[in-house]
Amino acid sequence: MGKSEELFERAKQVIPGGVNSPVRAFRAVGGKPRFIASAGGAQMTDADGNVYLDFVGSWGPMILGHDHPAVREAAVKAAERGLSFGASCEAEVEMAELICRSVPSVELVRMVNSGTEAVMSALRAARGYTGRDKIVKFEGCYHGHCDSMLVKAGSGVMTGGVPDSAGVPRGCAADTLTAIYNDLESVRRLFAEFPGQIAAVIVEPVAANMGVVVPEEGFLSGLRSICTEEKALLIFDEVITGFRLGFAGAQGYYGVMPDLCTFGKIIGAGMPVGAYGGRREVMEVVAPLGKVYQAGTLSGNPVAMAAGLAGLHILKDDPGIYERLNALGDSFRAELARLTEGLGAPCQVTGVGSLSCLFFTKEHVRDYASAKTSDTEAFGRYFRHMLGRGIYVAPSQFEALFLSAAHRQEDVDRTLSAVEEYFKG
Ligand code: HOZ
Repeated sequence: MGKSEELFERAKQVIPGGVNSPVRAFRAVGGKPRFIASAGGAQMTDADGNVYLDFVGSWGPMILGHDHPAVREAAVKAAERGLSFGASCEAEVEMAELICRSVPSVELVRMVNSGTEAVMSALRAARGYTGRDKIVKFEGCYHGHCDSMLVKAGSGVMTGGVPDSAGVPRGCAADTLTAIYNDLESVRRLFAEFPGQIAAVIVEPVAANMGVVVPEEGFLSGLRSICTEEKALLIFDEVITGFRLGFAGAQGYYGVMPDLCTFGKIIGAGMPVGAYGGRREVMEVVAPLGKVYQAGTLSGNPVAMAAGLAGLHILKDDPGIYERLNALGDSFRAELARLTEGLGAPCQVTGVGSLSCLFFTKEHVRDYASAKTSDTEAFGRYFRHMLGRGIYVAPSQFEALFLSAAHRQEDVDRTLSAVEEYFKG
C-alpha cells in the first residue's frame, strides 16, 4: 500500500469520508485521492513522491503557481511578527485600499476567512439594506456552503448528486429562488411572482462550478438592468473570477458593475481569506456602522494579508501576466477543440481567460440542464487516464481547469498529447 492510500485509510477512521472537502474524495471519478506533500510552480508532489502537473491550483488562488518565492517570503516575515492579533493591523488597511482602488464597484470592503463567509455576509448585508428576504441564485452556481445557497447548487453538491443538501431548514431554502443561467426571462418571472420581496440576485459572472459556463452576450448587463429596475441588489460572486480574469475581475472584464461582490482565497494567495465589498451606501449597513452584524477573530489575519498583498502586487505591477495567461488559455482551448473535433470525440470545450472545461457532451452547454447532459462515467475514465500520465485535473466534470502563470507551452503540449492518447484509446 502506498503512502497516500495508507493516509486515506487512516483519515477515514477520523474524518468523514476521509476528506475535509467532499470533491477531494475522488468518488465521482473512481480511484483513491492523492495526499499532497508539497507543491512548487505548476507541479504538486504526492506523499509517494509522484509528481503531477497541476490544473487545479488549490481551486484558483495559485494564479502565480505554487510556492512563489515573494509570497512565501512575505508570509514567513509576517509570521515572525505574530500569527494572529485579534486586533487591527496595517496590512489589512493596505489590502482594503488595494481592493478599493482596483475593483471598480468596491468603495468599502470587509475581510473574512473564506468565500463561503463572504457570500453569507454579503447576502445578510443585501437583506439588511433592502429590508427584503428573498434571494435569486442560478441553478448550478455554487456560492459556498451556507444554508441558503445549498439549493440547486453546483460543485461537490452537483457532483455528488445532491444539489439540495439535507440539513437546510425548509424556511431558509424557501427564501432562495432559483433561475436559469443565461436566461433573463427566468429572472424576470421571479420578480413578477415575488414583487418587492427580492433583496438580491447573486451570480457567478462566469459559472465555474458546473464546469465552466460563460455568460452569453447581454446576460450580465441584463441582470444589471433588471436589478436596477426592481431596486434589488446585484451580487457578483467573484471567488473564482476575481483577480483572475484580470485585476478588476469579471466586472472589469465584462464592464458590468454589481452592487456587492465577493472574493475568496486568491486575495490571500491561497491562505484562508475572503472578502465582500461594494457600494459605500450598501456596505455602511455593516456593523459597527450599521445594524447588520458580522464579525471574525481571524478576519484580516496578518499572515494571510501579507501573503495576499505580495501576490496581488505581483499581478498588479505586471499586467503582462494576464495577457500571457489569457492568451495561453485561448490557445489551449482552441487546440483542445481542434483535437477533440478532429478525433470525433463527443465533447466540447468551454471557458474564458485562464478558466477552461472539457465537457463530455455534444450538447451546447449554456446552463445547468445542458451541463448535466455530460457523460460523467466517461469523464471519470478520462480523469484516471490523465492522472496516470501525471496530470492532475479537477476530480469532477463540474469544476474548472485552472491555468497559472507557472504553466508553460510545453505543459499545455504535454496535456494535449495525453488527451489525444485518451481519445485514440
Ligand atoms: N468548487 C469548489 C471550489 N470553488 C471546489 C473545492 C472544494 O469544494 O473543496
